[in-house]
Amino acid sequence: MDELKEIADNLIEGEADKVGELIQAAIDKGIGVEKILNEGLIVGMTVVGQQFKKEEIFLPEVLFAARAMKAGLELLEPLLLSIGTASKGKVVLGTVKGDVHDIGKNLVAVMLKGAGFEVIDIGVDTPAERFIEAAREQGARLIGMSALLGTTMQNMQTTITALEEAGLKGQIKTMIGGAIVTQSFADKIGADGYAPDAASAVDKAKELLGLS
Ligand code: B1M
Repeated sequence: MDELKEIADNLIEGEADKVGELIQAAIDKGIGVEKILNEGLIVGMTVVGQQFKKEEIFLPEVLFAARAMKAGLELLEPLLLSIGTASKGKVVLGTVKGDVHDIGKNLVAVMLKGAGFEVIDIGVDTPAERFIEAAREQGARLIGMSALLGTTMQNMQTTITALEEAGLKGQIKTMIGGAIVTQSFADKIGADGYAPDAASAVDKAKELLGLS
């Protein structure tokens, strides 16, 4: 359908206003909300993720596309919730205690939402207990933690230890990322998964939740 391709193309170009207009027109025309999400927004965001991974586009383009995705999702979210679209699962996402960097975390949130996950974003400077409390309250099976500082990455370990102490390690999986984080650090602290970028975070979340 041309309308859906146009939505995807405009998302790739980061045209937030145009994406909003096109989505409203598609809704008014009676095109199914899941079709708009899957064949418009998600197709577009998948292309953006692939281009970013291959370094064909860079952060500014991703941020514009992310803004367009956000504009589109805001229009679709109430309709999706009202028809009870099956979610891929809930992910609690935050930046660890002592750390206020959130640009990367927000990108990860948009990519996860775009791929059909329900994201509970608990913000920045988040203590271990808050991650666990939110996952328990929401029934989330995955906690995602972001850190950018050498002084705060250790707080990822604190959350994993607290999860272990609560008897929830394994039931609730952990995924970590952020410029300073590496796979070997993830292995060292017992995180279930590590992703180097937002597109890989989607693949890793699917893998950890047995959806890939
Ligand atoms: Co800060 N900062 N900063 N900073 N800052 C860095 C991280 C730093 C490397 C700059 C430098 O010195 N070269 C340095 C850290 C050094 C270190 O510890 N190794 C640093 C420092 C020192 C500081 C302060 C201490 C400075 C000071 O006050 N003296 C201070 C700390 C504040 C605090 O947190 N307590 C500070 C403050 C800030 C600002 C507030 C000014 C601002 C943050 C604004 C914001 O986020 N709202 C800021 C910024 C912007 C940066 C740089 C320039 C850019 C970070 C960024 O947004 N990158 C950064 C230098 C750099 O990294 N080049 C720097 C883009 C973003 C998309 O990448 O977050 O890595 P990133 O996310 C990627 C992946 O890592 C991955 O996906 C994303 C998309 O691909 N990813 C995940 C991220 N989270 C993930 C989670 C996942 C999976 C993947 O699973 C859950």
